[in-house]
Amino acid sequence: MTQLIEPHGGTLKNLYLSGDVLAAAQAETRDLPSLDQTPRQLCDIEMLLDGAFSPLEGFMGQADYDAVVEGMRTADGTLWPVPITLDVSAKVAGELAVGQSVTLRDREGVAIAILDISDIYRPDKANEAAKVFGKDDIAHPAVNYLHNTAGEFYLGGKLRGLAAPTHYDFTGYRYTPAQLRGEFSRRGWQRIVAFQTRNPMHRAHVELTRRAAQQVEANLVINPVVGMTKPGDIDHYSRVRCYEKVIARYPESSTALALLPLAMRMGGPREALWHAIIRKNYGFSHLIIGRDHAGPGKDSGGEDFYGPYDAQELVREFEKELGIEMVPFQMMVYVKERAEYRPIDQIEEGETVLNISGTEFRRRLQEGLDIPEWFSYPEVVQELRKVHPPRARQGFTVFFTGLSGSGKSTIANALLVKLLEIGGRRVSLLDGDHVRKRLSSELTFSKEHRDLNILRIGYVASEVTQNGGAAICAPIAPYTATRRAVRELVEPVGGFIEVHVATPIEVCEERDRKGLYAQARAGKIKGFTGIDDPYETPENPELRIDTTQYSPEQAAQLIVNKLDSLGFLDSVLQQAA
Ligand code: PPS
Repeated sequence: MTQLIEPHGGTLKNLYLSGDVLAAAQAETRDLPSLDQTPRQLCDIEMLLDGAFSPLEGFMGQADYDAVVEGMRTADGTLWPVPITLDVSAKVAGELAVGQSVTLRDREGVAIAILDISDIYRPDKANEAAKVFGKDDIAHPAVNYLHNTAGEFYLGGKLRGLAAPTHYDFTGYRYTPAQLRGEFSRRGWQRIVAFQTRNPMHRAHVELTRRAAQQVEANLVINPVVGMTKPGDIDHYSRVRCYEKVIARYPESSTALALLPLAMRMGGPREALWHAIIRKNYGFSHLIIGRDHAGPGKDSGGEDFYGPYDAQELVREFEKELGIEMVPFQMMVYVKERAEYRPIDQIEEGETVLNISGTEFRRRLQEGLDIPEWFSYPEVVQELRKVHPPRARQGFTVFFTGLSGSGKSTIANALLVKLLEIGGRRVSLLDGDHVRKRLSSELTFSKEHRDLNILRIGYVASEVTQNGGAAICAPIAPYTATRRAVRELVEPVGGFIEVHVATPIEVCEERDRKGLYAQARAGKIKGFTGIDDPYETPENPELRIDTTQYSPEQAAQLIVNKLDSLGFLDSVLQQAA
């Protein structure tokens, strides 16, 4: 009988009800209020219900939340570095009460669990950001989520599981912790090392994992995250098809592939510790922690959020207490003279090191450039090229933003005609005024409605982009966070070019083509952008155009030049498509 590592806290939780208790709970849901859960919330629920987050039995109440944020332990002293919370809007929080239960449903309305509410509390989000993620800076995806997506209140309480969230994809590689433990026992595996990844695997990763498994004499499981990763990452469908190719390069008897439905937070060191706890629950004895584990990239000052080996240091500190062992790894690089991969700290003087960063790799894919054999496997590159064609064959969105009267519509119309003249793509124009009539006719200019309006435009633009077209959007889009949300919708499916039409307000007001500024000054229109409603200037648009310096035709040409330099207008490739 194989002896696997104990789950965190000693017992593997299973929060799913069964038999008569399940039937009674299902009947109970008929009279309970319901909350529809987002994909990220469903990831947390799935991992709570099947025990991947053992010993947690639900969403954290205030005492656990505070203790975790401040000291990486729940109130009873269990090591737990990341808050697991259920956020709701102030309105929803106001309609609920402690002691009440609520049904949590998936997007199709299926009842997944009942939450028995023990706490309703308003978190200090800035403090959570600073303590858990290191800095209150919305360049961090989880901090951005916290401030701009998550509701104002958290609900805490135990969960009663009714049905596992449904997955239609790659079911053969999906295991609950109990199932994976069973699989390890069936295979007689006791020492098992997990490789956590959110990226496609290339030769360096295969080398690294092979060495790691040999080093600790363990079996290897490629354990990629397929819940949610960093916005802009390669989608999990493409990645899993790549892992299927890569797994064939390992000996079948010692290596396996298992998917992890985790919603990552990109929390660096704290996240690495969390990953170790989760892997322990699945029965792994070892976890590989590489360079910059779960790193979110740069902060708004251009600095890395975490040091490259901070995650290893934190996990080392708690390794004994946890029981799961870390296999720390340096970055693997290709040594030209040796024609092999080596950890970067084992390079000798005079040796030539070759490496292609993730960003450079994406650039090569996007521009249809060569990807050398020493870097990846032809079958992996081929798979990625299918879903990431060069930019000339991708769709894109040109997203104008600027004050009323800044010239957005005029430039957008000029750009429309120029793109039609160039040909190769269908072009859709989503002009501010036009959208307000056809897509958002019931909306006002309140912050909430402006956001809804922009998100609708973003949704349509992402559909056009995904299908290879060009979407030109020309709303005011006054808020940074909403523009970013649109970028996050579009970038995974094509190009996103934000154009700030930076005409000074004095000029817009002087032009006052529609007479709206005069009305706003006279108080006849309330909440007018730039007068008594804010316009948050974009900090890093792809292009900023001051229309006092350029004619509409010149401005449109600047955008065409930009699109061309980014590779979107390469007519040779377009014709070949
Ligand atoms: S937003 O904030 O992005 O949703 O605005 P948008 O949909 O682009 O709507 C812009 C047009 O609505 C007219 N309008 C106002 N603009 C700003 N503030 C207030 N309160 C307002 N009320 C009406 C205005 O004509 C905008 O058109 P453009 O083309 O930008 O001048």
